[in-house]
Amino acid sequence: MKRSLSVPTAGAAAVMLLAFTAACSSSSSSSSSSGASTGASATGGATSSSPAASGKTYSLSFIQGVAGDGFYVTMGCGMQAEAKKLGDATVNIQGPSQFDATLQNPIIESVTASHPDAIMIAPDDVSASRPPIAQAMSAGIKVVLVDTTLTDPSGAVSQISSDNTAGGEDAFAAVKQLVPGGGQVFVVNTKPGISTTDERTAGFAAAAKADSKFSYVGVQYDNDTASLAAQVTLAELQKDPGITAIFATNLFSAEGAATGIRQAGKSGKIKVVGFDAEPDEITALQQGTVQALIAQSPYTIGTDAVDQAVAALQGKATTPKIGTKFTIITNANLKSAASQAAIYKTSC
Ligand code: T6T
Repeated sequence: MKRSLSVPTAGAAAVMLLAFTAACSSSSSSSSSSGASTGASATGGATSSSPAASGKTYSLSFIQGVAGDGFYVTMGCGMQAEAKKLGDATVNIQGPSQFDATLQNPIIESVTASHPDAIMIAPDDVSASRPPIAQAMSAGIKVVLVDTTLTDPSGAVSQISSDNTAGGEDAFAAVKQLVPGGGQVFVVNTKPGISTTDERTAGFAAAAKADSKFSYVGVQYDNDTASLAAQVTLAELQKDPGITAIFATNLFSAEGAATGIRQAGKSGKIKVVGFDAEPDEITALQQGTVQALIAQSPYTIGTDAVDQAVAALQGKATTPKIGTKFTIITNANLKSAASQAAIYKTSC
């Protein structure tokens, strides 16, 4: 992994902009999609050997971790744009109403029954999502894992995601810059069993425990809801008054942590570093309840996923693991082109 890092001096509201790239293939443009269940077909621009030229179009299905999450909305936009660019694929998008394998698994089963050529999926649980995904593979459907992964990802054509452990470590690096004097820190996380957010927590916890100025007081779970994140944040602030900073591992956790801090009357006093960059998180940054956001590259994950799925279907070489970059957004660099481009979409 190649990492370029420009770190601000301690204490200042200085610019933090970290970019990560790992063996990353990418492409970009834009199209349309919304959270729950959409389909878009795309034609044109095919080469003479492509299915479009022979009249065949690849049907791709994207199963989100959860519907209505700007991260997956943006990923779907990338997929649809890439399908349109390639000219020989359609992308159908659907996702469960909650980040929950018991809700996502029936979707995987029904998509499998409709037999698309490929499924691009963010599995909701490292273990519980494996059986229906394995079933799809056994049915001859190409599977690309996007964002989250499985304990056993075998059989997947490609896995495309951020380096989430490094993201957690970077969150702690940001905390150190925001609170150079140290103190108690804790994590607001989604729920156990989600590969991405578990890895972010582990990366943050290991880095915090290794720094004697900081005391890691643990993790609180919010079931991927902003309302519960606000509650657990408020309760933790009451329990541990020595808290100086919080790491919120995803979009809803960050939104809720910001609300909890506001409700505690501690906006700006307790620093929050959050993952993702959905418009409400940007508002929290501007209001001073969140100090830094680690934006992922969901659009690129989407374009890469389509490329990998189509390559597999055409019998071409695929890339087993693709890492995508982060952009760290602060108030100081918010207006920059890089930060603006990293903000997630709510529609395409
Ligand atoms: O942070 C992303 C994603 O990477 C994670 O797996 C689940 O939460 C998000 O979708 C943001 O809500």
